[in-house]
This record gives sequence, C-alpha cells and structure tokens, in this order.
Amino acid sequence: MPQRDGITEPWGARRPYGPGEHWPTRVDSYLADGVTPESVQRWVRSAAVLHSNGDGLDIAVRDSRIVGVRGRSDDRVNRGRLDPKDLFGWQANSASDRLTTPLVRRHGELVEASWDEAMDHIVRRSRELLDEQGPGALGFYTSGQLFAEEYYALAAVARGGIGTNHLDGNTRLCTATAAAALKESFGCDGQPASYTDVDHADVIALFGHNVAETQAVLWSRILDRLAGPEPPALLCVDPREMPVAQAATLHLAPLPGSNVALMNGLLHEIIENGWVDRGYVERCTVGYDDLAATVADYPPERVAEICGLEPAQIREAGRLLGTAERLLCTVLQGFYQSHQAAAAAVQVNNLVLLRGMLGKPGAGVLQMNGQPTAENTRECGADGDLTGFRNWANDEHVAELAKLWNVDVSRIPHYGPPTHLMQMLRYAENGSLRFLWVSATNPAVSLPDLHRIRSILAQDRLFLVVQDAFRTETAELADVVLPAAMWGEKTGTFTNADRTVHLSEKAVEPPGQARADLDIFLDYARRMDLRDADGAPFPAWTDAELAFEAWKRASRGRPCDYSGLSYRKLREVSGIQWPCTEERPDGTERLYTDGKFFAAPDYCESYGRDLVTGAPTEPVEYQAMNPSGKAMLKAAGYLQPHERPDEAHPFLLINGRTIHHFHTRTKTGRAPQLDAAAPEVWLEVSEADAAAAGLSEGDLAEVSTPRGAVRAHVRLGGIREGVLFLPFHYSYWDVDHAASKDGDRAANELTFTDCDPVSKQPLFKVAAAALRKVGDEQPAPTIAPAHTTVHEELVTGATR
Ligand SMILES: Nc1nc2c(c(=O)[nH]1)N[C@H]1C(S)=C(S)[C@@H](COP(=O)(O)OP(=O)(O)OC[C@H]3O[C@@H](n4cnc5c(=O)[nH]c(N)nc54)[C@H](O)[C@@H]3O)O[C@H]1N2
Ligand SMILES: Nc1nc2c(c(=O)[nH]1)N[C@H]1C(S)=C(S)[C@@H](COP(=O)(O)OP(=O)(O)OC[C@H]3O[C@@H](n4cnc5c(=O)[nH]c(N)nc54)[C@H](O)[C@@H]3O)O[C@H]1N2
Ligand SMILES: [Mo]
Repeated sequence: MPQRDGITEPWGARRPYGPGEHWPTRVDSYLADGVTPESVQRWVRSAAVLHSNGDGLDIAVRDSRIVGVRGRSDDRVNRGRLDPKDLFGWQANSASDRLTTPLVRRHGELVEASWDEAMDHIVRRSRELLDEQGPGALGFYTSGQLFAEEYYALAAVARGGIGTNHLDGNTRLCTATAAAALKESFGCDGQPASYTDVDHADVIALFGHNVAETQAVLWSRILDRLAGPEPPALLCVDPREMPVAQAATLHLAPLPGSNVALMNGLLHEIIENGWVDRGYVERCTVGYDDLAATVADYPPERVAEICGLEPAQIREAGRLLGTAERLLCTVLQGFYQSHQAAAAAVQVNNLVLLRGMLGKPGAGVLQMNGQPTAENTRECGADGDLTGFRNWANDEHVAELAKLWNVDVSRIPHYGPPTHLMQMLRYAENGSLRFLWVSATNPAVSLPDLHRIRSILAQDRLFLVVQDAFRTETAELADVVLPAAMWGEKTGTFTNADRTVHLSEKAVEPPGQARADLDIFLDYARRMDLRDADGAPFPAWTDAELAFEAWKRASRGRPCDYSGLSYRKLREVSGIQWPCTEERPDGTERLYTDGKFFAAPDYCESYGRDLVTGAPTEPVEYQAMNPSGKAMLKAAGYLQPHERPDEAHPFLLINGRTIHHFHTRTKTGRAPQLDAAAPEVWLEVSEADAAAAGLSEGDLAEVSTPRGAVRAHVRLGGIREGVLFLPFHYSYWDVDHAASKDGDRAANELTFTDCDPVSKQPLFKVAAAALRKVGDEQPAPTIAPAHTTVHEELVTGATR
C-alpha cells in the first residue's frame, strides 16, 4: 500500500483519466498511532465536515473513541480520497478541553451549571423579552456546520414558534452571494452543475476560487484530468499565484475588487466575436439586449486599465471561454467577499448562459459553497430565506408553510425580508435586539471590524447564548454557554456544493453532558411551551430521523425536493443528489437539462434585486420581465470600491485560507499535524513591495488599516504587486488560550463594516492598508513537515 506524508503531499498520487472516463478510485486513510485496520471495531458512515466538498468517509471507532478515518471508495464525490484536514481534523473531537457542562455568567464569571439552570435562565429571559417587546427582541445566528435536521428545527422554532424575523446563518459571510447569484439568474437557489462535469469539461475556469487548498479533493480530480489524455485548459482568476494559478493554462491576476469590470470585458469579447449561442439565448433567457448594451462599454483596453492587466490577456481569456466546447465555471470567495460581489458572480452565470453551457455533461456553473452544510442552512430556511426556497414576498408560499407547520399565517413574519446578520448586529448595537443565540459559529473572530463586533457582543443589555463545542472567543462574551455534541457524536444529513446528500451517523458519545444541537433546540421549544394551532407541541418531531421526515414533507414539490430520500436509502448509497423524488429515485445529476428553470413568477424563490443598488424588484415588475420563467441575463456596470489605496494606505489587503486550517481553528488548531504545519499567521508580500519596505522573508511586519493593526511574519512572493494577503484563521489567542506573543493576529481587526447591496455578504476582501517593518528575521513561518503517513490504496480497474 503506497504511503504519503499527509501534510507535504496534500493531493496524493495521480490517477490520470481522459474525457468522459470514470474518475479512478484511490482510498486514503489515516489511523492514530498504534491502530491497525484490523483493530478497528466499527466503521461508521459519514462525510467530510471541514469544507463543502462532501467527501464520503467512514469513521474508525475503537473502545468507544474515534481513532481515524477512511475515504469511501463507493462515494460519488471523492471515490475514496480525503484531504489533510479530514485526515487529521477528527482528533479535535477528543481534545481535553471540550465543553462538557453548561456555563452561566455569575458575578461576571462563567461558572458551571446544570442543564436545567442554563435552560431555565434562557427561557426566563426569552419570556421577559417577549412580554416587554415582542418577538423582534430575539435573534438567532446559526451556522453552515450543523445538520439539515437541526436547521429545519431552528427555522421552525424561530419563525413558526417564536415568530421572529431575526434568524440568519453564518452562510451570510460565506455563500449568501452564491444563493443571491443563483436567484438573480435562475429564479432560485440550487447548483446547476455536478462534480462529474470535471470529467467531461474541455475548459475549466475558476473565478476567485483557490480550489487546491479549499476543496483539495476536487482539485485532485482536476489534477487527474490534467495528467490524463486530452486534458482540459484551466483559467485561473486570482490576484495570487496560488496552486491553481501555477497549474493554469492562463492566469489572470486582476486587482482585487475589479471582478465586475473583468467579467464585463470577457462578456464583451464573447459577444464581439460571435461566440454567443443564439438559439439557446433566444429559447431560454430574457435580458440579452440590456446585457449586450452594458458590456459594449467594456472593451479590453478599458478593462485592462481598471484591472491592472494587459488587453491581450483579456482577449486570450475571452477566446478560451468563447471557443470552449464544454465549459465548466466555478466561483467562490474571491468574488463573493469582494466589491460588487453578487453583480460579479451573476456575470459568470451570464457567461455560461450566453454560451449555452448548461445542463449537459462538462458544461455548467458551480456557484460554490464553502461550509460543509451551508446548502442546508439555505434550503431549510435558517438564513434569510423561507424553508424550502420559499419566497417570503409570495403570500401563497408563506401560507403553504403555515399550513405545513399548522400555525397561523400571521405567526410567520413576512412583513419584510428576513433580517440579515449585518442588520441584526445593527439592531443589537442600537439596543432593539436584546437576545442573541449563536450556534456553531465564532463571530468574535469571523465577523468584519472586530473592535465593533466585540463591543456589540459584550454589552450588558444583550443576552448572549453561545452553543459550541469549545470555549471560543465568542463564548467568553456569553451569558450562557451550552456544550454541543459535534460531528461523529450525533446523527443527521447534510448536502455538499453539488447537491449531494450524505447521512452522517453517530459514532461515539459526546463528552460529559454535551448534547446534540437538535436536542437543545427542541428542548428550548418544549420549555417555551411552543404550540401549533391545535395546541399540540410544536415542533412535533423528537429525533433526527423524524426531523428528516418532516423536512422531506417541507421540501416536497420545491426545487430542493428530498421526498425520495430516507435514512435507509442513504445507508445503501454513498451520496445522492437532490432533487430526489419518486420519479427520480436516484437523484438528479444536473439541473436545467431541459432549458426550464425554477423562475416562474409563482414558483421562484425571489423576485430579485437591482444588481448595482440592491433595490428589490416588485412582483409585478418581475411578472412583466419574466412571465414564462426563463433564465435572466442581468447586467451591471463597474463601480470603484469606496476604500481605495491612498498615500497613507497604499496597499490593497485581501485575506483567505490555507490548506491546513479551517476558519477560526477550533478544530484544526487542535490536530497536532495541522497545527504544526501552520502554527502562526503570516503575510504574503510581493518581492518588489517587500524590498521597498526593507522586508525579507521571515521579518515581522505590521499591516494596518484605519480599523487596526496585525503583526505577521513575511512570506515573499506569490502575489501581485500592491496587494497583501493574510490568512484569516488566527486570533489574539491560541486554541490553548495562550495570548499570541505578537498581539492581534486576526485579519478581521482590519476589515470594515459594509456588505454587498444584493447578497448582504460582508466585504471581507477589500481594504486599503499600510505596511511597515517592526522586527528582524525569524525562523520562516513555512510548512513544517509533520511526517504523518497516510495510506493510499490505489484501486485498479476502471470499474470501481
Ligand atoms: N483549507 C480550508 N478549506 C476550506 C475552508 C478553510 O477554512 N480552510 N473553508 C471552507 C469555506 S467555509 C469556504 S467559504 C471556502 C472558501 O474557499 P475559497 O474561496 O477558495 O478561499 P479564499 O482563500 O477565502 O479565497 C479564494 C481566493 O480569492 C482570492 N481573491 C481575493 N480577492 C479577490 C478579488 O478581488 N478577485 C479575485 N478574482 N480573487 C480574489 C484570494 O487570493 C484567494 O486565493 O473554503 C472552504 N474550504
Ligand atoms: N477576514 C475574513 N473573514 C472571514 C472569511 C474570510 O475569508 N476572511 N470567511 C468567512 C467565511 S466564508 C466563513 S464560512 C466564516 C466562518 O466563521 P465561523 O463560523 O465563525 O468559523 P468556525 O471556526 O468554523 O466556527 C464554527 C464554530 O462552531 C463550533 N462547532 C463545530 N461543530 C459544531 C457543532 O456540531 N455544534 C455546535 N454547536 N458547534 C460546533 C466550532 O467549535 C466553532 O467554534 O468566516 C468568515 N470570515
Ligand atoms: Mo465559508
């Protein structure tokens, strides 16, 4: 069995394959020291939870503990492969500092309490606020990392039980723009393409997506195509020379924040050179004339000037996209968290629509997700949408939901759009939101402009509940902390970025008194005595499988139809794509194969917004614009970002991820191999900029914006001049709560409070910054090989 170092060889051995062939299997596994496959007592079915790829895996259990993982060879997503975070991240489950009892703040200190004490405290405060002020005093901020059953329960509790409009997920920070772009173009959320399109594409274009580090197994699939016969051409659009750029046929490194201009320039080339699929556009879309008129103003010379590129590069990229026969596009945070986020993401949809590249093998768009269960937050309605991709502005959809829940329609708030997180924070700042229940997210590190966030969350007048597995930076600010069971300690389903649903089964007991999030939400409902119109306890379901059955009923007839799925079926097949119905029992590989969309006025999830201002489209306007529910081509002109470099802050600062860490590192910081691989924050600086600032590799630099300053050691190169990059995984302390020796390390000390007008996603990746040297060379913060061996079983035969 070949072995590899799981840290220094993150993508493992190549299994080359050609267009239209089946991606070969390679089973990766890592077991704790001293554990052999023979000594594993049980293998428990699950999937990866440290990104949105949904890689199927089995959890190894011995003596009631998790002792390793192994990729599932029969899974449609990964065919056995696992990435470094998944190979090692499970060790966090058995970390010695898991939260094991509830904590309640007494005389300023968080002290241990019983579940009864903690829940009574929460219920008492909820009741007081409901009496004093009504449901608008209460808000819930959840995650993209729980299970579908948990989001559905929370949506029912918040919207159908309490009746508050203030429920959102951290998907707001993550893939709100993916959802918005899909709604704008296709009338509804839902990923058009499938990962199997990688097997067929002749051009793959990645827009602001570092897939090599953020969905490493999907990158392995692309690498295996690149190593095989007739490899696809790769277009990478990213200001950095990350691994995707290094492997690309063509790399465009636009100035951060110029995505709309670039996309308009590419669409200009497509139209100008007659690469439009006229028949498709005529048959399946509305809005062509507007789009053509807008992009006519973006010839390559103008675009090159805005983006800091050469006109020839734009022409070359236009030709690559315009002449592709099977074009697959992916989009992620380089677009979603940047200036004009939704407007830019929509232009990628326009590209595939103009080229008629939808609904056939190798063609399509992946408006990617980031978190493992973000899709479920959105479809279950634990974000700014109603359950089942229902349209809050369509009274019939709201009535349908009320009937499903058997509650009065007036209970479900729909006087305006569900409150997005940035607005909830504003209400908390103003004092009208006085109770915030945070589950499975760490806003004291992950939200922009942390100085402000801390001051909001730390207010005495805000009652803060934090439900987490660890005592995080956010938990430190809480009034009540609830200890949660994690992945591997509870059962539920979740859905990846290409609509693949997996069942994740409980492998071990949670530590101490930690409880599953589902049980906590349902316990709250019981203690609050929430009831339906007939006086029966609401929600009516009591465990994960019953919650799943209820969610299936809620999804029936909607685009995200789960009615043909069951736990039993998900135990037989490793990964099934929704919609899965009686008529389509094996799921659905691609959406929109028939050129029909979920966009009919009475069916769509949203009537859309103006891409530049964010002004909502009225139902009558939508009806007039798109009476027969076609795909919508929507145009947007480029606007300058408002924070731009000046003399005092001459750099553009961006931030993002590294392959070894997940977000605020509550899990990966507790896995020794991953922690050792990237223990400290660093700053990427181009060689020219470093030289000008007198900085060499490893020197301590300070990067500052009007919001704050962060110190980090310099990594030279790999980024365009004038741009700086910080990973956002680090904070002012380490996971063991030891203060960082250099002070603040969180990228969000530097980011500002603003969001995209359409998706309301914060603009994390736009800021003007200054750079200076503060200290001499240190051991360079590069990857320390951990020499942890991963087993790779190369499965031969094309049939697996
Ligand atoms: N290893 C790892 N994997 C993860 C995660 C993790 O924390 N660690 N998190 C998961 C989650 S929740 C998410 S959302 C995804 C995110 O996955 P990605 O979006 O791939 O990750 P990021 O590093 O945030 O951003 C991607 C790229 O955007 C580029 N960029 C910045 N500004 C611009 C711009 O203006 N234009 C363009 N074109 N590009 C720009 C950056 O240089 C960066 O390389 O990853 C998921 N997978
Ligand atoms: N500057 C900058 N900021 C960013 C980004 C960026 O690129 N740049 N990216 C943004 C994006 S895309 C994202 S997704 C966010 C992520 O930001 P967060 O959601 O704040 O990050 P995590 O560290 O994943 O936090 C998840 C928390 O849930 C806990 N947890 C894990 N499993 C469970 C469970 O089953 N139940 C419960 N109750 N708790 C659990 C973990 O211990 C952890 O504390 O950050 C955003 N912030
Ligand atoms: Mo994310």
